[in-house]
Amino acid sequence: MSARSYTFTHAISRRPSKSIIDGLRAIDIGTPDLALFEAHHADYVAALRSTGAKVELLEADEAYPDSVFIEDAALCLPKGAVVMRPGAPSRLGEAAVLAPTLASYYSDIRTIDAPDFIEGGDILTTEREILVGTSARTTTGGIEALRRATADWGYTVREVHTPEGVLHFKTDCSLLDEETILSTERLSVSGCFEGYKVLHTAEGEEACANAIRFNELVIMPAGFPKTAEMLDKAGYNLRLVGNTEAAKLDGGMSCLSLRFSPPVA
Ligand code: CIR
Repeated sequence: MSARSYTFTHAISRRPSKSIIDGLRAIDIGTPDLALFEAHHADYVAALRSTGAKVELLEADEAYPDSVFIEDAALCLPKGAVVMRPGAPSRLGEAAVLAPTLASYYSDIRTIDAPDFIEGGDILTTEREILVGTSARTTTGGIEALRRATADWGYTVREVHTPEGVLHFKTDCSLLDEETILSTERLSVSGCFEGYKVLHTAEGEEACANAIRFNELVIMPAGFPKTAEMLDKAGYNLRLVGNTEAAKLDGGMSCLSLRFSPPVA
């Protein structure tokens, strides 16, 4: 197995903080329960570690209620990392806090500068390109800045669009393998996955589109039996993890980690 888009030796995750009750949410469907969130998070980290990857678990950061959703603050690629510029004002500072941790893995770290915005949740890295959805958090200027930042790392950056009312591009899709994307129908109808094989989430189970391929596993939220059965039949090695508390804050499987293989020195 050598696909750079889902073969990883490392991940970084951050414990949920007590301040998570103040986390951003589109609709209030209840306050997340910290103990249950911590239990789900521990299961998630255990699933990552079960593949043999080294997972650095950062302490909770009370100053940033949404900092458990660490994916939004950086993009880690084989040759270097890019520190994002989150579009949510309460999350802007998360990027600088993460930079020193990234520096322990990467010598080449690039940044997205003001006035542009881009969040990791809008970025889907496939084997051949980086798809970035414009959204309420990611601007066309941010995507252009990412294109410039990664130009010499061998990736093509393609601008696509996150559906109206959907938080991030990856809220509605995930990479399953080199050729295959799991997507909601409301996203794939835009035509953004032309050239890929698309598997759709089952009707009524759109909330499980945010899964991750991590080495041999596809890690997806528990509670979506029709989609799980479809993926199981398609031959994927599924690991289900509870996500009810993160979901109250519009978070899913991808947001909870940065997944990467740092360049060897
Ligand atoms: C936010 O609104 O920023 C958080 N409550 C959820 C972020 C989810 N992140 C992601 O999908 N990458």
